[in-house]
Amino acid sequence: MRFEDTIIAISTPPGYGGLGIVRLSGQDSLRIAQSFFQPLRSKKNIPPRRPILGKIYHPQEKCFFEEALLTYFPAPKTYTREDMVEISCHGSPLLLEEVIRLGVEAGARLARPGEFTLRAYLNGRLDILQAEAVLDLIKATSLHQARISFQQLEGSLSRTFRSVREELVDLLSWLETNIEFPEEEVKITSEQIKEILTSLIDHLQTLIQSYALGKTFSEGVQLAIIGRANVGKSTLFNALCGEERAIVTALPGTTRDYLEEKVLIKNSVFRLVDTAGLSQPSHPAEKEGLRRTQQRAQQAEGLLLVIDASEELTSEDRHLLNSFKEKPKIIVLNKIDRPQKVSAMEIKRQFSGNVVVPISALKGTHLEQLKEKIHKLFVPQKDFGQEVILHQRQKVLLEQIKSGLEKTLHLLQENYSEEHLSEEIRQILPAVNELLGEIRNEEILENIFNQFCIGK
Ligand SMILES: Nc1nc2c(ncn2[C@@H]2O[C@H](COP(=O)(O)OP(=O)(O)O)[C@@H](O)[C@H]2O)c(=O)[nH]1
Ligand SMILES: [Mg+2]
Repeated sequence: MRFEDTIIAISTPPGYGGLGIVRLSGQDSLRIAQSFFQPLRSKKNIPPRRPILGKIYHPQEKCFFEEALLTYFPAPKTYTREDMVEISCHGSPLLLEEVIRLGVEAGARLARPGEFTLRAYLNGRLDILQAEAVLDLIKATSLHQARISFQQLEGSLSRTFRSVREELVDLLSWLETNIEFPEEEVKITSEQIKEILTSLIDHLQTLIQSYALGKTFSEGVQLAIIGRANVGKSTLFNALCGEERAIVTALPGTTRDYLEEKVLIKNSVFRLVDTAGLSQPSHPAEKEGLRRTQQRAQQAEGLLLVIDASEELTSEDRHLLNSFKEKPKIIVLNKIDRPQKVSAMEIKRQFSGNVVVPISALKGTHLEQLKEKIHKLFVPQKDFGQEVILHQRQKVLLEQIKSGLEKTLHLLQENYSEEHLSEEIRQILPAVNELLGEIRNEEILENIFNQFCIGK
């Protein structure tokens, strides 16, 4: 696809930094860049793919205002498959804006979010799944996710989905042969059709289920810190977040609502939730807080149940230790800097099957051990050879395809004719094509690329 206009954007994050990069893509990239960039040593032709030192020139005011490196990437071996130019300047928002302004004056247009990647997609450099993977890679919240996204950028998911399409098309052509030449020998039996359908359905089911895992990678595992009032939940929350975020007081029941913070523990993202104490409500807002705590604890994927080691176990502690049985949890025995009334041994004996970690949230004692345990217990340890779905768009389409296949299987079991089966499979194909990026609907495309930042 050939675009008339040349787009320009700052590709580095907003704000001050050592370097800032402006990118251009389109047939006039080099001409536009040369209207305000002068190489240090006069060069008739800018050589491709080699950084050239020069200065940024202000055509109206006739002065230089910045030193820069320009690199010219001629089409088609570029990210967008168009001519591209990258200009590295100092990372000053003011200077970068000025470079953009000069570019626009010379005929470039400001790029919309994700427009470079959109062009890469429309020019066939990436398919839609790879474009989505680019976005995921940029937004990756853990190295696990980055790894999955990188594999998908290299085309692993595209290959998986293409093989699903191939199988369907093959099945369809066998059915057609049966219909067209009913007397021929080479026939596909209902048993074989059933086998193909069942194995496709299984495969799709695995992919659909991986979305939950994918969500965990992209959004982080949610961990709720629970326990009765004053055991040190907010102190632990702060210690894990590494800053004074939650309000800590010596009075019971100060954290009335909940706080959520994303924290990086051993290269994985967790959404850590500080909840109000699960104690008897005395204040109306506290009652509401309690209700939400119960809810939060139920929603969370894992729990950190805090017990005060410097006090005897209360009935409330016992109640909590016996609740939320189905949730993975760690019992955090806090305040071990004070004389201990409860030991880890005792808790392990009375409430067996639980991981107990003694710490002092206040002094920071054994926090590393706690982080180790958190990582071990709550990060899904899956085999990464398997594909993981990271996008709801993909999941919804996979569900559509699966339900179409289930319907076909049902028709087969009810002894419907091959014409019926073939008709049913034909109806599935548009969803498969959409999955692979044959997207005709502008709105869907816009939705996908709008999630990108400007300059990518
Ligand atoms: N000695 C000691 N005091 C702690 C520790 N953790 C929390 N505290 C204190 O216990 C009180 C209640 O803490 P807070 O975090 O607000 O408890 P929450 O109600 O469970 O959120 C505060 O005075 C904290 O300073 C600890 O490990 N050792
Ligand atoms: Mg608190």
